[in-house]
Formats: sequence, structure tokens, C-alpha cells
Amino acid sequence: MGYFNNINRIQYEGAQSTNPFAFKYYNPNEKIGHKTMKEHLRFSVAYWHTFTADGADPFGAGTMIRPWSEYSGMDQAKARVEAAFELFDKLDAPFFCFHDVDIAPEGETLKESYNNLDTIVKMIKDYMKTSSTKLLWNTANMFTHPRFTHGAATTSEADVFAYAAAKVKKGLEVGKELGAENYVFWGGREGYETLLNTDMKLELDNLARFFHMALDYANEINFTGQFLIEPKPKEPSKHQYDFDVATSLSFLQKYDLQNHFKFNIEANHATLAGHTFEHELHTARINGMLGSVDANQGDTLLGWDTDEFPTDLYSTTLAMYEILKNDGLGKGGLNFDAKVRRNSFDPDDLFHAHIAGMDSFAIGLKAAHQMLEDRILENFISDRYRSFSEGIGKEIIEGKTDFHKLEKYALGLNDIETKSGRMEKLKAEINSYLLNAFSNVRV
Ligand code: XLS
Ligand code: CA
Ligand code: CA
Repeated sequence: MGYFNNINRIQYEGAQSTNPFAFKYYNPNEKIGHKTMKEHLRFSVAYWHTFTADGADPFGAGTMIRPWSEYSGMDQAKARVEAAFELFDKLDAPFFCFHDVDIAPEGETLKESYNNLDTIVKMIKDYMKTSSTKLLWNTANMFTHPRFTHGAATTSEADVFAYAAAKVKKGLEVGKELGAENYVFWGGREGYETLLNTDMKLELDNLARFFHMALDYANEINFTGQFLIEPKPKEPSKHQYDFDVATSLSFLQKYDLQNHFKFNIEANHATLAGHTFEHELHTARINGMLGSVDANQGDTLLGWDTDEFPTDLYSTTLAMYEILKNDGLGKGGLNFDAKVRRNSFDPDDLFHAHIAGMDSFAIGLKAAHQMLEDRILENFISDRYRSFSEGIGKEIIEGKTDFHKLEKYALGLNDIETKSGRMEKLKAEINSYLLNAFSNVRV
């Protein structure tokens, strides 16, 4: 007895297939460069959107038809685990991710919450013995319960700080138990509404204290997962401290934490911060801080975090370009932190959505790989900056100049030549890589 009985294991059938329950472009074993698609993409299913959420929004009740809805409490939590491993297996998903409260209901007390969690973690561990799906990361939900209204590590209440510490301590133990490759910190309530009531310096100092204690505990129990901060500028807080990669990086540097963290970059959070997805990936990459990715997309017409499944091929291509330039994501992966729309309420939609996301990233991978092979951007960019590899530019780079020398040089210049940036030409080239990526696809 299964939960998705009408669905068989999703297979790669190629672009000509008309089977909606087949991969058209994601061919897990196909080699792209020196790795298979599966190794490059390291897809992960987000437990909260796919198994826990019911489609409720601030204006309406849940809509999702889920085979586990008939249960409640711990019975429902157990049914979700069964359904989850069935879906993981049918998608052949390499990874999954969860918050503590996604997998097990909170109890009346912290102790009771721990007990619920222990029961479900044991069940998940048993499933993982025979499943090929591994835990990409887990995290503690420190934003839903009213106790976190003023924040968790940045709260004004020391008792809440202690409670948050207990949840992360337990989270690290669970991560170790299940072999998590990473541990994520997303601070939805780590921010403020108004400076009128906020001691920002104390809150930021406390956030750093919290992270140092988390690192100490991870060392103590020998948890070897990578610590990840997931930036987001706002929502639910008006102003979140981990605004974007650049802001979070300077925080980590100030508090001597930069060598112990990387970033988990979410596409929709990037756009909420007024950046592109690739800007955030790039900023993390050039600082050696690109850890993992929450693969989704926002809606340009809406100013909030819509967490849609990624289907924009231009975006997946530029994202994969950054990931390939980073030589992959290491312990990270592409986690579908994405939810089916409220009106895509059938269980089948969970499969359609994941297939769409996986195919979209497969196309992006293939196009980006070819762009890199042909060095279209690399060659253009190195030519554009060529003036810094010869003459005065080389001297600037080598530290052999000062303002006196540069002024003397500038006074001797007659015509200064500037070259076109050729953005439109480059964009047209990317379009042809996208169109060509699968033109000779095997069917
Ligand atoms: C919310 C975040 C959250 C994190 C994990 O916007 O994306 O789901 O990924 O806490
Ligand atoms: Ca996320
Ligand atoms: Ca989000």
C-alpha cells in the first residue's frame, strides 16, 4: 500500500516523450564534463512544502489533497515519513531537507517535543538504511511559534535565547544521527520591526555568540556538516539581519566566523533583496562562500516570497554557470525550497512540479557547461579587462603605482579609448546556447 499508487518510478525518456511523468532532459547518468547530471545537480526535496504545508495562505484555508490528511498528530507524522520515502524513491531524489517541526509535532513542553522528534528521527533513520536518499540539511524552526515573536538568537528575552539554543543543540544531534551534510540557519525572525524598541548592537552581538556556541557544540559532538547561513532581506521580519550575501559576509567577518560558515542561497531571497539569483551566487563564489542552493523562483509581479518551482531556463542557466565556475557545490545541493501553487492541489502536482524543476536545471546545466567549454563569457571578459594585464594596468595590479605616478601618466594621455560592453550580443549568444543545449538530444 502506497500513497502515490498511480505513479511509477520517474524515468528519463527524452525530449520527445509525451509522458508527463517522465524526465525529458534530466538524465541522471548522462555525463556532462567529468560528472553525471545526478552528481552535478544533487537535487533535494524540501519536506515542509511537499509533506507538511497544506496550501493555506493569509486569506484562505488549506487546499491540498494529501493521502496523509486523514491522520493527525504522531500518526500523521509517521504517515508523512512513509509518503516522503515513497516520493523520494519514485523521483530517485538524492537528498531531502527538513525543519524539526516539519517532521514531528511540537509537544506541550520542550521535553515532549524532543520525544516526538526522537520517535520520527528513529523512523527516518530506519528508512534511510535502505533508501538512497540522504539528508542534505536540517534546521530548527525558530519562527512559527509565538515565543519567537521578538526573534530567537536576537530576541529581547534571555529565556527565548536559551530555548532557541536548546533547539539548535538538538538539531545538531539529529543532524549527526542522520548524517546531514549541512546545517542551515535561516533567521526569519532575526531582525526588527522598529529601532524605537531595538538594541541592534546587542542583538547582533548575541547572534554571533549564538553561532559561536553552535560551532563549539558541533565540535564537541563531532558534527562534521557544513554550517550554512541563508540570507533573506525581509519577510516575515521587516528588516532581517542576514539581508543578503554581502551583508551576512561582513557580519561573519566582524565576529570571526567566516571560516566556519558558507551560504545557502535562495533564488527568491536574492530577488527580494533587489539582486538577481546569479548576483548572490557570484558574490558568494568569489568569496569562497558558496555552500548550497535553495532552488526556486519568485514572481516579478509580486513583492513577496512566492517559492515557485524553478522553470525559468534563463535563470537556471546562469545559476548553473556560477555553480560550475565554483566547481560544484561540495556538500551542498539544489534543494527545491518550492511549493506547488494553492490551486495545484493534487498529489500528482508534487511530481509534475519536481519533474519541471529537475528538467529546468538539467537544461541550465547543459547550456552552462557548453558556454563554459566555449569560454564565450570568459574570453569576452578577459578581453574587456585586457588593459590590466599590460602597461600601466599591469603596474596597478602589481602594486607598482601610486597617485603621483598615475597623475603623471594621466597628464600624458591624449585620447582615452573605451570599448563597448556588448551586453545585447552576449545575451543573444546565451539564447543560442539555451536553444542548442538539447537540439541533438537522444530520444
Ligand atoms: C523561508 C526560508 C526557509 C529556510 C529554512 O523563506 O526559505 O524555508 O530555507 O528555514
Ligand atoms: Ca529557503
Ligand atoms: Ca523562500
